[in-house]
Amino acid sequence: MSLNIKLLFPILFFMGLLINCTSKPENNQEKPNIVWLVSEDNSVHYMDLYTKGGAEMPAIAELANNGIVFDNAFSNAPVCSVARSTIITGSYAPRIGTQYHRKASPVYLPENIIPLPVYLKELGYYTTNNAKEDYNFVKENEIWDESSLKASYSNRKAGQPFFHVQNYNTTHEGKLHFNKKELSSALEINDLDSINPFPYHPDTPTFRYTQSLLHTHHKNIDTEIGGFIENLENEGLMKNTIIFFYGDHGGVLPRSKGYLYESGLNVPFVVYVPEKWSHLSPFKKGTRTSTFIDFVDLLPTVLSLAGIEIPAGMDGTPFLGKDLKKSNLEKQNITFGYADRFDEKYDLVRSVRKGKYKYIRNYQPFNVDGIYNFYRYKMLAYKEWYNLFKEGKLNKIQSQFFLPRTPEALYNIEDDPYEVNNLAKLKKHKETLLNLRETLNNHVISQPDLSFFPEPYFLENGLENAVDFGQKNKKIIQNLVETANLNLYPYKDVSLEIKNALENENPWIRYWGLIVCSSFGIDAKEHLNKINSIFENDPENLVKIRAAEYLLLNDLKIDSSKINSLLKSAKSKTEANLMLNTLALFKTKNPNYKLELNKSVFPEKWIEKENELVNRRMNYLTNNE
Ligand SMILES: [Ca+2]
Repeated sequence: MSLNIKLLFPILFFMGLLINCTSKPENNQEKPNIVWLVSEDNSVHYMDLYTKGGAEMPAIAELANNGIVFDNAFSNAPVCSVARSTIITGSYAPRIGTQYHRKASPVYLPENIIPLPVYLKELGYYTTNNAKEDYNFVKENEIWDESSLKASYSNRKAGQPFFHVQNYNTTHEGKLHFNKKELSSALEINDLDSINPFPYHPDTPTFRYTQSLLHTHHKNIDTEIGGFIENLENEGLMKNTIIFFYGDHGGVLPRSKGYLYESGLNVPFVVYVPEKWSHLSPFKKGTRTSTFIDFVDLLPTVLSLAGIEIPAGMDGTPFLGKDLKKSNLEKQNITFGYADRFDEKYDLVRSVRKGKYKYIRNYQPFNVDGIYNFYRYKMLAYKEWYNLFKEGKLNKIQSQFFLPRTPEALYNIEDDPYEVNNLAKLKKHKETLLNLRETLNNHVISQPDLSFFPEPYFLENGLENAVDFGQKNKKIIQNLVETANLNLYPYKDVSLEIKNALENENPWIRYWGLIVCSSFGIDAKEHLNKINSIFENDPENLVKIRAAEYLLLNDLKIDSSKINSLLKSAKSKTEANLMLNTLALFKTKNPNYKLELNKSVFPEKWIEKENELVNRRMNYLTNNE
């Protein structure tokens, strides 16, 4: 892709837009300033604005009194880089190749996907970001006027409107990484009786203290945000500035960040619109709304506030701006979610929430949510939860995090806000289930969702233009999705299709055929000869490892030296990491089993740095951490 065309396109595009705009008298008016106050890793479950017993946050409460509270605001992804890539491009990440946290290599955006600040700069805004970006795509030139810990709207020209993002990391997951000694001292001085543990967590002092500490972090963030707003007031900017407060995705006790439960996706979201710009808000000051909004909507919403027409082909729609009707917006009741790789931990989960029902599709249901992951397990609560599971000290709801999932889950969020009562197998919910299955399936196919190819294949073939790659491979992706969907039916109804998939000439159909076999477990043993032969002879490493996965998960015979040779043949770090995920899953499920793996099968440069994902996985697999 030529750099010049990439640079030129937005300019031409905007010349067109601006000419268009100047022909409309209302666009000659002054534009509102827009500020986003973004708290890290923050679901609605820890704030009293949303949840009884949550942290009191007076500055946010004040903003809410003078603004609008969105009860159903969702990140589309439960983790930073994917959520932030979604926000700034206004695009579903699995469609544009930004769905892996964190990028192994950044993708190139096609010409018609333009980051939000680029639009705003062209409209005359001064654009500043303080400071986290974490985008999974190539920035072909600076997209912000300033983006750093020093970035401030104060450097704008006289009279220039500004768009400023202020990120707050006080609530970030990393701030809950304390050690046992710190925990003991904290337990001596903290009263934890007022904490309401979530039903899926073990009720232990560790969990209670972690939750209480997170409440403290929320209160601290509120003070920081209050200070920022006070500055705006002192500078006389409140009357001309629209302020958003929101969480960058959910979190951040275990089973939130990284997962498609509401705790990973349902974020606090408050918007303050000053009197002068109140015609841009279909919602009255001081009210709450039930309309569903999600992160793909943020870009079109800001464009709408800035007074320009929304370009065609956007994934989201505006929820603020003139000519929008509250009654229409409140009919919006749908949001899609996606979870893929998180550091070294692989999964493929998609979700749709429609009204009170939430449908989660686990394409690889044999994965357990609690599979070991270096960064996540730095939190004592994670370690303790896993240990209690191994010791058999958890009830059914608390154990689910470490057990295989069903291919589909269905929750009634109104009755079951913590998603612990899976309705997917109940006859009386069959119609709802089938309806949501179809909605999600159509969405995944229409994207098309690039995650049905394994990440290393995508990196090799799709990076230059992921959207174009998706369009060219739409039919193949549909075939992959249909193969993956075989695990939704009774085994006997699909055994012949599974056989055909295992014999297919396309390696990724065989790959998904094996994943489907692993979903059925020992019921699929009639294919054992074929699976063994794939493990021995398939030309694709990633297909071989899925065969090994079936053998391992079903306690069938497998030779450790053959696994070592397979690892040794890994063509890239990403391929090695994806293969190692199968082994990490097996070890998480069977902590005492010795796999006899050897780190030295990998090139030195994949394992020499402590934080390399392959190194992290191998440390775990060889009991070095
Ligand atoms: Ca975050």
